Amino acid sequence: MTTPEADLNRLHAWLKAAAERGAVPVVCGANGDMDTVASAVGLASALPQAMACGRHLGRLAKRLVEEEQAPFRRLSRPTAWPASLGGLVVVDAAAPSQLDLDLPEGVPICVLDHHATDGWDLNSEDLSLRWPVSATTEIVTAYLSRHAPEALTLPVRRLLMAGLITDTGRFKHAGSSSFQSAVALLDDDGLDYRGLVDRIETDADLTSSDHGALLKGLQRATTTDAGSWRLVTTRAGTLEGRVASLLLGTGADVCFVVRHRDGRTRVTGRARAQACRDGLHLGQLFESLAEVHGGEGGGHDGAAGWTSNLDRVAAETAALAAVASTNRSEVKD
Ligand SMILES: [Mn+2]
Repeated sequence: MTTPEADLNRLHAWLKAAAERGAVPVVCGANGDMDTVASAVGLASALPQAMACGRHLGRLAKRLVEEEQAPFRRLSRPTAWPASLGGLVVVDAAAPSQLDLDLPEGVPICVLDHHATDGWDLNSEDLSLRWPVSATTEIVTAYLSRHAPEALTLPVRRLLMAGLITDTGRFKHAGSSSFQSAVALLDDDGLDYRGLVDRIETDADLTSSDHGALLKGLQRATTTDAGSWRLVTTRAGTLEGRVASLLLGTGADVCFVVRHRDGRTRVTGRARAQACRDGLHLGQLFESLAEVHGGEGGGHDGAAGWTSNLDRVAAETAALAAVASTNRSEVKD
């Protein structure tokens, strides 16, 4: 049984050893959401040899990284890594495929993650910290508080808090550890929480083409009884997560948004908290679909995705069948 403190000590030792060997890129997940980007920026700020980097910056992350003037390097494919790598840290990515990068060979890897599924195949010189917390920024906050408190500057704390706010769905999916992390980040004065929430909410301002895409996604929605679950399915080419969340608000247990592009089909899933308590786990469901039909799948119980080479109808049918065959065991609040 390992304690969080022992985990953090191991992480500290791993980072120190990696920094002595060379550069330490801290790589975020390709979706570039606020949690993954803030985790990378926060952790990298503790180590001169480290640099936050990744394939994409999501809309909110891009804006806040610019506003906070946080160092972040965009990577491309084929991926050019520094000549002498001491180690590679990966934050908030459940599998190598979620980085959308060409990973270097023979470099020790450290994974910090909070997803329920784990697609990493690690060696003895590698390290994995997978905590059952609501955001990866919680792990980074715990690490910095214990081993590098000077790195918890105001910009870093604001970014970490933004990652925590967004990954917990404004604390709707927060566990007790999330509130402890929030207190740790607020502890010092100077962090204007209300102002930060306002800055995050500004991101809800959509362009008129985004607005049109959302409405189209809602119009195309159809509802099905998948076994004992009420399932809503639709198609959308953008903002899939947001379309799915809006559709959940109509009273569905689970929602799938399907996007087909360049021969690949992505199924984005969201499930209500009560459906998850009743036994639905989308991360595991998509992980097993990927094992059977190929592609990459995984994530959290209530928010997950699966990308494969199936066509749209085949992917949608497979996902529906997987939900229908999941038993519902009603758990009262
Ligand atoms: Mn996350």
